[in-house]
Amino acid sequence: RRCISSKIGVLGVPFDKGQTKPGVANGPKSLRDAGLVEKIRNIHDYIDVVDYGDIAYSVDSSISKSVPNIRMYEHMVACNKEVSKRVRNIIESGRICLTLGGDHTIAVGTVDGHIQAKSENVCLLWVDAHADINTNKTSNSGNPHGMPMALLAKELSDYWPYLPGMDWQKPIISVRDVAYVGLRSVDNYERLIIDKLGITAFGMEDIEKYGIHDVVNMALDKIDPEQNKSIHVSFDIDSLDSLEAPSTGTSVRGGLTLREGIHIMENVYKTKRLGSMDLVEVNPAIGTTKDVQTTCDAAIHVILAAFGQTRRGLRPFNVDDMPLQ
Ligand code: 4U7
Ligand code: MN
Ligand code: MN
Ligand code: MN
Repeated sequence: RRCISSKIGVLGVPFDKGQTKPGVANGPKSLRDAGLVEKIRNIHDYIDVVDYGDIAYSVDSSISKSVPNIRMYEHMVACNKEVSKRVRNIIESGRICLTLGGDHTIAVGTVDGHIQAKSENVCLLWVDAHADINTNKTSNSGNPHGMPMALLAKELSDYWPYLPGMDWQKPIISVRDVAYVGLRSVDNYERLIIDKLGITAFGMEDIEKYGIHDVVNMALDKIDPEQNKSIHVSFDIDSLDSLEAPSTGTSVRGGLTLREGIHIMENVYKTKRLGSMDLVEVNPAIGTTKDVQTTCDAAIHVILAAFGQTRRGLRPFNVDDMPLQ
């Protein structure tokens, strides 16, 4: 009736090798310690949550470690291969997969696993201050957490050199099925790529112009016009303003409020088609204890909204009247 029956699987990916700041590997732990799983369970009576713990991976020593300008390449490959397999299994077992990062490199595996499980019928909402669509040729940093979209996009496959060990990563997504929300720090070549490929991109200026409600609906209309796709939301906590989520490695001022972040996920929940969600880039080693609490609390609010928490309040389950005196 009021609630959607939902089965959820939580997967932690303590991966920090896609960038250089230590601490982001403890993102899953800090979110669990803040009570994430219990809070999801308490949203409503139909929720069924399984926590699958954290993934482990081992680097295949036979694959080449040398692709120019990709930091820790062999780790990126090995971790994402495992992530893809685990996400695929969780979705195939009938659950919505919630993946906790770790840095954003892991979205290569989560999106791939989702696509494999749903035989390509997937659209992707990328909520981030950044576009994460650098190739190793366009990246100034060599950090793979700024590259996942470029690895996933079909239209960019010719712009990559041969990537040893990445043969499993197929099929990949068309940029027609991708929309960005929250952009405000886009590199020169990333802007060129977005324009050239015509990727749907709502930056902060669009949120000011149209408001968050219309932006989310326009984004979803564009990538899922027939309302029949499984939605993947890759939520980088740095999409939120630095004041809302200070404990993250590449924070940018002028971002989404927590209210806007919650609103995005409430709208996604209403579609009933959320198939998989990533919450990445929470770094508990950055900022004060209070900053970490603020950031984890914000991340948890965003996640709860995705699974049906409502600010309107829910009536008690199976009850039609108030208790008598
Ligand atoms: B995140 C950057 F140059 N574009 O490529 C890069 F500004 O997952 C930042 O969104 C990438 O946090 C940020 O290194 C990656 C930089
Ligand atoms: Mn980002
Ligand atoms: Mn990102
Ligand atoms: Mn970041």
